[in-house]
Amino acid sequence: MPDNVETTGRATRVAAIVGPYTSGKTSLMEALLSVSGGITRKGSAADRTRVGDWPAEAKSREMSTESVAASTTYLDDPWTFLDCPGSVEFLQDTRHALMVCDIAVVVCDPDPSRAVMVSPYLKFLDDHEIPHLIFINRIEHAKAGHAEILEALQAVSERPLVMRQMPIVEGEAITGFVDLIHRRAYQYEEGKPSTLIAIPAAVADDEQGRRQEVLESLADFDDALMEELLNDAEPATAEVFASLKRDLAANLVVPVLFGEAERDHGITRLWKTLRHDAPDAEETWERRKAVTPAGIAQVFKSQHAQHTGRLAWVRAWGGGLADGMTLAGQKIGGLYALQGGEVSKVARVGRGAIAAVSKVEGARPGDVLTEAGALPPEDWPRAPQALFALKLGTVKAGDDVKLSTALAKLVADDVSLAFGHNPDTGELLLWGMGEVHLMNAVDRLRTAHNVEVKAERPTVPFKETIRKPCAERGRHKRQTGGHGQFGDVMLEVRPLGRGEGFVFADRIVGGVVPKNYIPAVEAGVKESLGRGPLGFPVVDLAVTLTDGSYHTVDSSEMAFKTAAGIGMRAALPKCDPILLEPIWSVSVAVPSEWTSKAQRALSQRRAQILGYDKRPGWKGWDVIKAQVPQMEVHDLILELRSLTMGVGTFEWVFDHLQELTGRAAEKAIADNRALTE
Ligand SMILES: Nc1nc2c(ncn2[C@@H]2O[C@H](COP(=O)(O)OP(=O)(O)OP(=O)(O)O)[C@@H](O)[C@H]2O)c(=O)[nH]1
Ligand SMILES: [Mg+2]
Repeated sequence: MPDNVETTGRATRVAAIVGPYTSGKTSLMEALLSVSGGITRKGSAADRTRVGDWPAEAKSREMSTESVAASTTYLDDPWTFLDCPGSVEFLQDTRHALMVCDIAVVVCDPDPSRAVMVSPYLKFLDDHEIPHLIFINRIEHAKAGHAEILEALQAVSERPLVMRQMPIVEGEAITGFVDLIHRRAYQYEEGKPSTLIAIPAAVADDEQGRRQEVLESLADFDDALMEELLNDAEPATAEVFASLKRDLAANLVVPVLFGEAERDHGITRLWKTLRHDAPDAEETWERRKAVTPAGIAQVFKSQHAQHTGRLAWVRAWGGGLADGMTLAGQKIGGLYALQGGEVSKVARVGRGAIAAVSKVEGARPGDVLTEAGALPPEDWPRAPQALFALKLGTVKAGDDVKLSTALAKLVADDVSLAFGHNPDTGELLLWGMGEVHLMNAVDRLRTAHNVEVKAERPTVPFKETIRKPCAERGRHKRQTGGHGQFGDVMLEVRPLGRGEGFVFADRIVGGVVPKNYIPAVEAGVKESLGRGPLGFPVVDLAVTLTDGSYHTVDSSEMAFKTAAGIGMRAALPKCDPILLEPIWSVSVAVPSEWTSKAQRALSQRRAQILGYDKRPGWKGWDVIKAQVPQMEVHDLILELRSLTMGVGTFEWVFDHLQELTGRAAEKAIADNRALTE
């Protein structure tokens, strides 16, 4: 395994491979490793035997579920790739990988209708000014012409796209490409590097025009080049490359390449682009000013594994890392190189390398580690709001503590996961980005932490309230041998407005209920509100203690508390109780082509749509504002994603409780009875 110690004096460069699901990222990494000689034989996508096909959960789900690192050298330069998951449910892991890379390769399909799927990536890359290029994969299965695909991609990119290549098409097939800067044509060969050919006459005219477009895009950021173009001078190739390299590093333009990962087509071209144009670790470090100069390494991921304990994945920003060194005031337990699923102990790694360290307690993704401490940088992406929850329960009795410990470890490794007990229902909820994300976490609980759990749809925290006032007496009298029990209260109950909560007061005169028993009455009333006549917590009502009586010997706090409970249980059913359901305020974000479909989906979920507008900062996206019953939000994200090729999303906040009547209310009441009685 390459240990990433520099052989050419250059620091390791890191490229993150990102993009929509199944666009071919893992296959592309395999092709890059194979073409560079990093692996001698390519693994298969069908059998999931590629370097990036890891861990076990990813193999069984037939999708990447977390970033996977693999290193190689290309023409003696050390490189590490981070093959990132395409599912938006694992986007946070991808974002973290992007934050430490020198360049991102955005892999996409050659299908204009799917171009929108890259927009969440491009937006993030632009927001963080991360240099990136686009690799259009499966070019031989293109659904449209090259120009049409580029137009669709340009529509979702804020930055101008610079086409590096144009395809050579013979009949239906793409047989090679012309490099528009070198002005060289290559013919794809099966299982071999492409061969250099003369530019075919059929594409020569087109080539002129497209090359001109490339030069004009670059000239927009390069006065000297602009001058030459205006004077009809032919710029030197070296000058064009220098211009491209500068613009790429500054994230002013986005080069576009294409190929076929499964057949290694276009991979050498991609390698050369990476080698010549990707910024160095030092440049990246400089660009990311948020990072402290004393920083040695930056954590971007952590992972709990049974044999190594918690490993923090880091990028070595400083002069490299050595086993036994001190990071964040702690002597590291071990230094590891990562190659797909292989984790192997190494003595040192060079500048810019990706490595894992153990026993650096408390280090969280984003932390820049110095010898003495850990500093969180300002620009690190915050954890996204969770969009989907499942209720967890242990399968084996007595596993509860083990489950909480395991969950704490799991959420420490994945900031887009959260867990906690719902205060209303008492259920243990696991929150995350979607169903696959959560089921993957459930799998990890079993495989990495040895806890078997079942996951189910959580109960909606309904409440109930009353619509009519009434007054009832609560009397508790018991004579059992010596000391008896006596409490007697008259309670007036009346409804309050939504959100006003619970108010207790007394109008006792003449000490008919002694002062020292009144708090016990209030406690008894409160306790009775835990479960009202419909079976849910009761809210938004006022209870006043108006009258009562006591016994000098037999009265006690306990007796008054019990009497209050009796009074409330008699009163509430007569107060016309009604169910309240929680309503969330949601902002649904979708590309505008799907705005009306998303609105329809919301309406079918009993949403009240408040309107829609452009999504600020997002080209071609809308935000729909609506109020939606929480019950209907449960799997909203799943529907939104299936409507929008996976990119639609929403933000939410609890808004208010709203009366629920009719069939839906009856069902909620019956379901709750079945669950709790
Ligand atoms: N025809 C063709 N198929 C490809 C190519 N690249 C990938 N595939 C196929 O597309 C499927 C998905 O490829 P992956 O490399 O796993 O895609 P991915 O982008 O890593 O997927 P996720 O990480 O799960 O988002 C596999 O069946 C590959 O064999 C290609 O260049 N040509
Ligand atoms: Mg993959």
